[in-house]
Amino acid sequence: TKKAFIFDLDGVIVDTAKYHFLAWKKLANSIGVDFTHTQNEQLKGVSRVKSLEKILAWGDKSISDAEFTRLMALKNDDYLTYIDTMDVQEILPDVTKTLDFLSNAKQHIALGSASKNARMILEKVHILEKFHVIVDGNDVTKAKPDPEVFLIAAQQLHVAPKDCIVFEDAVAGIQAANAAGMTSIGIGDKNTLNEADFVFTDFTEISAEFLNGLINR
Ligand code: G16
Ligand code: MG
Repeated sequence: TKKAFIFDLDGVIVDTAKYHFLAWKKLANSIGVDFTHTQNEQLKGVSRVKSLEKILAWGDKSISDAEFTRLMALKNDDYLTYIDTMDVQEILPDVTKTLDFLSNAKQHIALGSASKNARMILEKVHILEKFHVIVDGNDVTKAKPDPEVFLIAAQQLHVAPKDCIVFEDAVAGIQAANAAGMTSIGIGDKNTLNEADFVFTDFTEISAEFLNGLINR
C-alpha cells in the first residue's frame, strides 16, 4: 500500500529556530527578561501562546490579557520580517532530494507543523506544491506531544496511522508520532531523540534503500 510521509517544518525542512530565537529574544529583553539559546531549545515545537507563557514564567512576570495579545503580535511581526528574507537556499540538506524521491515513488507527502506561518514559509522556499496535505497551527487545538496534528494529516490522506511515517526534530513531536501509532524518524541527536523508531543526523544520512524499505513494508 501507498504510505504517507509526514514532515515537521521547523528543524526538519528549514531552520526557523534561529529566527524564532531572534524575535523571542528581542521581545523578552524589551520586557526585562533574559533569553538564552538554552531557553530557545525548550520552545522547539511549542506553540506561540505556550512559548510566551514560558518566557513570562522564566522572568516571573504577570501581565494583562490585552498586553499578552499585544506582545504575541509584536513577536510575530518581528519574526515575519526574518521569514521574508527566506529563499530556497534555506532548505536543509537533501530535503528536496527526499521529497522528490518519495514523489517519484508515488507516495503521499504531508506537512505536520505547530506553526501558523507554515504555508508562507513553504511558499518562500518554493516547495509548497510538493505537499499533498498541509496541517499546521491553524488546524489543531492540541499541541504536540498530542497526536492530533499527525492524525488529521492521516485522515485527510485516507491513510491508516500504521502506514504513516513522521520526520521530527523535537522530542514532543516524536512522542506525538508514537502516540498516533505511526513510525517515528528523529532528525537530530540520537540521545535526545531516543524515543524515535529511527534517528538520523540529517537527510544526507537517509538512503534510497532505507526509504524503499519503509515504502515496501
Ligand atoms: C514551530 C516551532 C516552534 C514555534 C511554533 C509556532 O513548530 O518549532 O518553536 O513556536 O512552530 O510557530 P508560529 O509562531 O509561527 O505559529 P514545528 O512544529 O514546525 O517544529
Ligand atoms: Mg520541529
